Amino acid sequence: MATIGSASFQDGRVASKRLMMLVALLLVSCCLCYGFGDEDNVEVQGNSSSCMESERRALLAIKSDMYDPDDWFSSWTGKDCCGWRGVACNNITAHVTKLDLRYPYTYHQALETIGGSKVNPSLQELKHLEYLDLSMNNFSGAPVPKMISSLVHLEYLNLCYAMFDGLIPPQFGNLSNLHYLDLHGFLGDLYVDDLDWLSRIPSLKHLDMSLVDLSRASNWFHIVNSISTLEVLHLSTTGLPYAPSPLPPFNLTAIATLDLSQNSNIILTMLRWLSNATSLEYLYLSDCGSLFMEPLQVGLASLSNMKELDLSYNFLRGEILGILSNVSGGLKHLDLSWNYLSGDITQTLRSLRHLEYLTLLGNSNITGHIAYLLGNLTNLRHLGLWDNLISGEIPPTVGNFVQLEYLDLSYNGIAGEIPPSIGNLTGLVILDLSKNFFTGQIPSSLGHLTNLESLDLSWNNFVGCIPDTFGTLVHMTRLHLSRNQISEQIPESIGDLQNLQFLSLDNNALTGQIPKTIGRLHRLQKLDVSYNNLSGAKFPDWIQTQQRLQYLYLSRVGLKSSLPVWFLDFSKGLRELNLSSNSLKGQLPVAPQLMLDLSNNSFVGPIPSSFAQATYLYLLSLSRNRIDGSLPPFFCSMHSLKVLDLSNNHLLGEVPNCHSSFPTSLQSLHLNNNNLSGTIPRFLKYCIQLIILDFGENKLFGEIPTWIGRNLSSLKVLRLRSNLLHGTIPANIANLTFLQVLDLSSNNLIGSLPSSLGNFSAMIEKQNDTWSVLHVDNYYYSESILLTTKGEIADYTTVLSLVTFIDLPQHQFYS
Ligand SMILES: *[C@@H]1O[C@H](CO)[C@@H](O)[C@H](O)[C@H]1NC(C)=O
Ligand SMILES: *[C@@H]1O[C@H](CO)[C@@H](O)[C@H](O)[C@H]1NC(C)=O
Ligand SMILES: *[C@@H]1O[C@H](CO)[C@@H](O)[C@H](O)[C@H]1NC(C)=O
Ligand SMILES: *[C@@H]1O[C@H](CO)[C@@H](O)[C@H](O)[C@H]1NC(C)=O
Ligand SMILES: *[C@@H]1O[C@H](CO)[C@@H](O)[C@H](O)[C@H]1NC(C)=O
Ligand SMILES: *[C@@H]1O[C@H](CO)[C@@H](O)[C@H](O)[C@H]1NC(C)=O
Ligand SMILES: *[C@@H]1O[C@H](CO)[C@@H](O)[C@H](O)[C@H]1NC(C)=O
Ligand SMILES: *[C@@H]1O[C@H](CO)[C@@H](O)[C@H](O)[C@H]1NC(C)=O
Ligand SMILES: *[C@@H]1O[C@H](CO)[C@@H](O)[C@H](O)[C@H]1NC(C)=O
Ligand SMILES: *[C@@H]1O[C@H](CO)[C@@H](O)[C@H](O)[C@H]1NC(C)=O
Ligand SMILES: *[C@@H]1O[C@H](CO)[C@@H](O)[C@H](O)[C@H]1NC(C)=O
Ligand SMILES: CC(=O)N[C@H]1CO[C@H](CO)[C@@H](O)[C@@H]1O
Repeated sequence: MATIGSASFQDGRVASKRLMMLVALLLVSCCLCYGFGDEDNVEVQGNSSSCMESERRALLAIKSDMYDPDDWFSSWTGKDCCGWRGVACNNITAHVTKLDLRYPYTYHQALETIGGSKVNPSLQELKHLEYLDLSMNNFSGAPVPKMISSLVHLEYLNLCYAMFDGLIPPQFGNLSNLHYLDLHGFLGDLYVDDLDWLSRIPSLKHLDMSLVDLSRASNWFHIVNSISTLEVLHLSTTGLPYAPSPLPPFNLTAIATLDLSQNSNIILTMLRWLSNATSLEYLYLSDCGSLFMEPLQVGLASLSNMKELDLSYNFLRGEILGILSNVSGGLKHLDLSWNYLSGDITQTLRSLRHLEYLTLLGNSNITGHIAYLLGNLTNLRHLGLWDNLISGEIPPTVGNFVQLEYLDLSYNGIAGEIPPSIGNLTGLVILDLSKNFFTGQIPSSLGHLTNLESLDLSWNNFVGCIPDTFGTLVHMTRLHLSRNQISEQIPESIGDLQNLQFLSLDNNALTGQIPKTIGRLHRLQKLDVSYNNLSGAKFPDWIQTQQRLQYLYLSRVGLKSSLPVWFLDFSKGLRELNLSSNSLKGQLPVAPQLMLDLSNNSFVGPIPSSFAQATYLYLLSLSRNRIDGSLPPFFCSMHSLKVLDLSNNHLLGEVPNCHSSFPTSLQSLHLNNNNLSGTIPRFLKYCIQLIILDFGENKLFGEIPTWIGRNLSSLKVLRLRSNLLHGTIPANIANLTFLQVLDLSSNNLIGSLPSSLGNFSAMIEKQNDTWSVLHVDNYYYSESILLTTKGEIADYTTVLSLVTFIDLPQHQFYS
């Protein structure tokens, strides 16, 4: 017998936190291309009608090869090409000096496809160009045009994310007037053979070659160091080769921004070398392999102008004080996430009074008292402390942190009530206080946070009701209040959260009916109100208007009806469906795509043949219903199935003997308490991931096959009790070294259990019900194996130890 615990997205969230960080990284690099070539920056010299005809024709030819779905080139008509959008001319010579063709990309479009463009050869006729921006276009992997190197007056050249491919032409060294060069790659298909050509550009101030493969540029360090005019240098994700010591004397006296993120050859000497970069304000060394504390401390201590520091995703070990007490007091932005730092931050943080952005996510061992560490850091806009050991209570003075937009204190040890003054933080967009020890009521002042998009208070000890004021949070997309002791009715005003996509209220003490107003939430993708004290005799009608619903969890909400006809079809579009522990009657619905739990209801009839289409199902539980008929053969082809629970039904006949196709992902198989006959099916010997195999209380006959002991080496639970099995117990059962529950009693077996299995009978007397939790994808699936021994030890039953936790690898996550 198995019951499914309510879905929880705990581990999914760990993963999605990582994902968020990656997206953030992407954004940072995208933003570098922003701001240049915005419409505001284009000097349109509308009055001069002195555009040269030859250049006008060249421009029209260039335009003809550009992808332009939104008609950005609509102003490119008439004689006066100097007035065209993105074009500027010299006001004396009338030559075109500026061409800004940056694709008007916004962040949200960044994941969309952009049609292909080409660089028209007429570009080289614009010989007087000083400014050329082709960034963000899709040049579909064409080679970087060599002819650009003939535009020797260029001071500004931007090819960021332009999707060129191949070698960056060394002829670019001819562009000796360049101040600004952005060659930021797209998917890492750009490369150089060396960087010698760069040394012919003596006054370069801004260089971005992120995502360009520089692994062949063995002298990169010497070249870059020789360009002493450099102010901004981005070389993230470039496979920089190791720079052998001794390094040349530090020469980048003007450097303000240095980004070497995602390069694993940042060596100790280079950190020491960096300590002479006293003008440095922005330093990004995220994901650089192994950085070491001591050289880093020395380096940081001399960088007294530092404003932003990113050391995330390294393997930094040691006291966080080593960093905090050595960084510049003027620091505004600090990211130390995903390291192994430890220690108390209460005191040191307070001296970093200018901090606006602080994130220490996922270090696990950083301690501190939330009330004191906040101290005077009232400039904070972004505070991320997820997964550490922060304790204490949030002080009422939190209301002074009015700049906060992002506050994540989840997975810490913070207790006490949320002060009502939190309602002062009207700039908050994300508030995550989940997995702490908060108590008391959810303050109704949260309803003032009208910019809130995500609120997570799950896994705490909140009591009282869901404030009616939540209805004002119209920008909210995620609301998670799971696993508290929240009571009373779900307020009708929840239907006003028109942007809501994820709503989890499960595992609380909510009463009454699920409000119909949820039917107004047309963007809803996930709804979980399981495990409350809700009542609702009829299956809610309004679900049929939820076109985007993917995850529906209505376990134990008091449904007594049959499933309506429309739902039988609707369920097909869902990814996961849990209607367990209700009193639902009638025919089974169509299986959703990934997960179906209808256990503990009153469904009748055979398993419908339509289930054959659900080839991606990873979890199917129909236990404790009145399902009859035989186990259909299509289950042999369910290659994703990890958990199959059909226990406590009226299934008949033999288990199909699969021949060429086996459900090899199976980890948990419960077919106990049916009327199954035949022998133990042979194909199970290919299901070598099985952890739980329960055939108890059936009419299986034949002998216990020896392949169980030989092949099913992961088994923790083997229950064959109350069947018609005969013969001797195979000695190699003792080879199942993970076995914790073995029950072969009430059969016609002879012999005894191998003595090497041990006999921990005392445990059975203390606790007759063992349980475990399988974590399948995002789902917590509680297994419970009933041991019906009631204190007296039946023959052939042995509980080696209590099964407590089985962790399965997860394959996908949603949040
Ligand atoms: C355009 O030029 C005319 C005269 O040549 C002048 O009066 C007018 O102010 C100019 N307009 C702009 C926008 O510069
Ligand atoms: C020409 O442009 C330059 C800068 O772009 C400006 O300083 C100058 O005043 C302009 N000259 C005329 C005659 O408009
Ligand atoms: C770029 O354009 C090509 C067609 O030329 C297309 O196949 C490709 O998907 C586009 N790439 C992106 C990222 O939009
Ligand atoms: C550009 O550079 C190449 C060598 O990289 C050189 O041979 C060529 O003469 C240069 N062209 C001009 C116009 O300077
Ligand atoms: C330092 O920069 C100057 C130019 O400012 C350059 O002449 C010199 O060669 C550079 N030194 C090194 C060691 O690269
Ligand atoms: C850093 O500067 C100091 C003094 O200004 C000098 O002695 C030292 O050699 C420099 N180190 C490097 C690596 O340039
Ligand atoms: C946290 O500290 C404990 C005890 O000092 C240690 O066992 C554990 O490995 C640390 N965890 C991390 C992630 O550093
Ligand atoms: C906050 O700043 C004030 C004045 O600058 C100071 O007196 C007080 O001690 C500071 N409080 C904390 C907690 O650092
Ligand atoms: C709310 O913020 C204001 C400053 O904007 C502050 O003066 C006030 O004390 C804060 N109220 C609370 C309750 O924290
Ligand atoms: C399994 O058990 C048998 C007898 O108990 C033993 O001979 C055999 O070596 C064991 N095999 C493995 C792989 O442990
Ligand atoms: C063991 O069984 C008895 C009687 O069936 C029941 O009262 C008791 O709660 C059970 N103990 C556990 C730990 O489940
Ligand atoms: C190089 C340097 O200044 N290191 C200092 C870093 O901070 C610690 C205190 O935590 C000092 O002891 C070090 O001298």
